[in-house]
Amino acid sequence: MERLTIKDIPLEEYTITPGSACQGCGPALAARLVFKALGNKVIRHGVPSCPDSVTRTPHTFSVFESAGAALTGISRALKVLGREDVLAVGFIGDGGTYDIGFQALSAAAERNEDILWFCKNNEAYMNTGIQRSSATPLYAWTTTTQVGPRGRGKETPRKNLPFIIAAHHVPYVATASIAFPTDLIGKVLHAKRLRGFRFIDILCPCPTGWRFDPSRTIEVARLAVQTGMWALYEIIDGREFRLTYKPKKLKPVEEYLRLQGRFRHLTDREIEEIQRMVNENWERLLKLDEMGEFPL
Ligand SMILES: Cc1ncc(C[n+]2csc(CCOP(=O)(O)OP(=O)(O)O)c2C)c(N)n1
Ligand code: SF4
Repeated sequence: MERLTIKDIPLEEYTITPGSACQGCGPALAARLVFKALGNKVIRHGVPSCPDSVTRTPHTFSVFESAGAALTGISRALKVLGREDVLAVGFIGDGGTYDIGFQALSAAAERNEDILWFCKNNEAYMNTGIQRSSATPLYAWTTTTQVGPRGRGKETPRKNLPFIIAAHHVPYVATASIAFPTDLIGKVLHAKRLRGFRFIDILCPCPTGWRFDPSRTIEVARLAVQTGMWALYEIIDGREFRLTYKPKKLKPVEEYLRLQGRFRHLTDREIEEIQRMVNENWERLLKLDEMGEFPL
């Protein structure tokens, strides 16, 4: 990735946040940052999701299942037309990436199509009323992972999709956060210059679905990274691994969890269980970073 300072962030704006976005919407900010970095030579592909942020560049749309195929068609048509200066870009939610669009996404990655795929990951299906996705974390409340006599929220941890995509041996996979804009834009600029399949998974807090005050979006996003609930890293060619944010000590996960209504029901024992999982995962990531290798 490119190392940037705040002064390097491009000033041009390529998105208009629509009136349909809630206050403090994380995905709307992700769109703003990503398309600033990509510039205007972009065809952006979307599927149903929220908010439907508007981009000042051509925009195509398909059903969830065919986004990987549609982006393949766009990218190959650009090649035939001799317009390889224009990028085929997917900007798609976690429902459309981790779940409903996964088959065509995996197929496009395995063929190493010339595509840049961004997952604007708000960890649930927000557009249709906060249903769980396979990106939803353990014990989070959603409208389909209820809390009550029969449930404690989501029963399983989230799918490790960045590692799964890296196992397709693609040129670039990274995670990012809207609270770390220079890290995010550095990764987008790096990915923009490569060829082949590139995937960036951006954690985007959603005040409506995660149940926190809209003024705290950046604080929540920052704590996700500072507690290790969402680590920032990149995987190059399915072989090299690098953490791009490595604090000396992680903050306790409780600081992140307690800010959000979706975790309000958690007992001390459940918080300890999440802390243990995060510690184990962090140790594993530190080892990979030390070796500089992705173990495939
Ligand atoms: C095949 C199919 N299944 C379900 C739907 C209904 N649907 C529309 S938007 C949506 C949620 C999308 O969630 P996500 O991709 O995470 O985006 P978000 O709304 O969270 O931004 C669903 C399930 C659909 N349009 N097509
Ligand atoms: S529900 Fe969440 S993702 Fe959708 S517009 Fe509101 S804040 Fe953004």
